[in-house]
Amino acid sequence: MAGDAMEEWHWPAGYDQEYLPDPDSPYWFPNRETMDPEERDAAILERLPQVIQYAYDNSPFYKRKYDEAGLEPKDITTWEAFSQVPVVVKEELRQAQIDAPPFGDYGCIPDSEVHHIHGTSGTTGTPTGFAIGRRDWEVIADNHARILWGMGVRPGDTVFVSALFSLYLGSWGAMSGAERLRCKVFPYGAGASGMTSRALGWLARTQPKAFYATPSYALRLAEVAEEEKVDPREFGIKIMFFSGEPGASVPAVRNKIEKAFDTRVVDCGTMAEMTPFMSASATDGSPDGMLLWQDIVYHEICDPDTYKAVPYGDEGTPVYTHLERTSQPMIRLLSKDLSRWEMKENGCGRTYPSMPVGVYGRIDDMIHIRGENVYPTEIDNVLREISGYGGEHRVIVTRTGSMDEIKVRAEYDGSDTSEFEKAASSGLHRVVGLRVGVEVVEKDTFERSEHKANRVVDEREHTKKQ
Ligand code: 8LH
Repeated sequence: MAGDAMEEWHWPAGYDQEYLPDPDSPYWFPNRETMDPEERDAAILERLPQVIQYAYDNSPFYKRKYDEAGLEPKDITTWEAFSQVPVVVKEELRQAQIDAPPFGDYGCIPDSEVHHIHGTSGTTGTPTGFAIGRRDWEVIADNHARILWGMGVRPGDTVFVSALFSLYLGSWGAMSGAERLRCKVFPYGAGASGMTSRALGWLARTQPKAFYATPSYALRLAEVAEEEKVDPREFGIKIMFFSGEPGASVPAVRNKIEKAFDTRVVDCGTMAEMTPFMSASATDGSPDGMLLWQDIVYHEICDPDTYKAVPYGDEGTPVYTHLERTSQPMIRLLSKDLSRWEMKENGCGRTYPSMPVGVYGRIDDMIHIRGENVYPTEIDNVLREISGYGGEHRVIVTRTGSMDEIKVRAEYDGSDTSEFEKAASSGLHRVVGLRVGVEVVEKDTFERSEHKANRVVDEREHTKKQ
């Protein structure tokens, strides 16, 4: 079997809960992480038909889907055959949950084995529910512990989880991994009134080695610290790992956080459905972008029209396949995000492909102006590098006749507004390739997000949500 050299590689997955690596090893599973990628791919190609057969046998959702596509799970023995497996889209999952409430007919495990229920906030549509099995929860924790080890977190370290603990799986996933790693976990949370300000006191008191949140939250925390004359460098945080939105791989955001907290920023994260969502994550020795831990979740970067994997070096949309989940397994879940992947030597010695600049954003959030594609993160990156930027902005998209226009309203905290406006206009022109109107507003004009930021205000009639 191709997976013989890989530690604890079996289906269904399950891990020795007492295992911890050699304290001097940078790797949790040295073979799995540093093996010849072709050998790893061969083992993954043996696993895929097992997972697909399991989903087909245990869920009406996948049976229906694959019968309609005329697909026999046992025939998925080549990468070409795998590339023909139809993608799953979120709308299908939502519909399945409406038709077979509350969790849809893709659960695959008996109700008695459900261990955790989670849900999304539903801000971008009908909320989705998750019903995660007991075995899966343990495997998720194990995988996240392994990835946290790769980031440099060690048993005994204090891990401060400063994100929502309600309708957000991110915090729970970070917590489960840190617990399995035998860390001291503080499930601090976020979102209740006054919590950000109080976090300053708790961080000073607990001096955590690692901290988890969304990038927006960390920026907000730095701002509140400044207002309250607290120096966040005194918290002694060594590793700040982020997921949930672009930011940790946006250079100006990353620099701002690293400077404010005197720390190391680590990007990670795929989608809540894909938990263990840390399967895309940077490491201590490969700090930029994210490595794709292919033996946990199989990541492809695909052409957004054909859903076929694009060659390394190219851009596309991530498509994810669980290799270890038995409850609500996702097989070729389409993210509709944008990224670029490559296969090169990683500083940490792991032989995984990577997304060198992370996930830039969602295809739907990309703004198309006169033939140019503009990413909101590019605008963020430009503004944050200009001295006096007040910390928030909005990108207003309008349409005059058949032409789309964008305008940026940016906060400024200084005395030379026209200088700031000039710098912002020329910076945006350079990056966006178009003249962009800049309107300068006072600091604190815009609300700060303590979860995921949304800075685009789309005022075009035809894109208005019904
Ligand atoms: C990201 C990133 C990232 C997520 N860079 N964009 O946090 C991970 C999980 C729990 C999560 O956020 O799941 P959720 O709420 O389903 O949102 C998924 C979306 O969030 C994903 O499709 C991306 O658009 C975005 N995202 N992590 C850039 N590191």
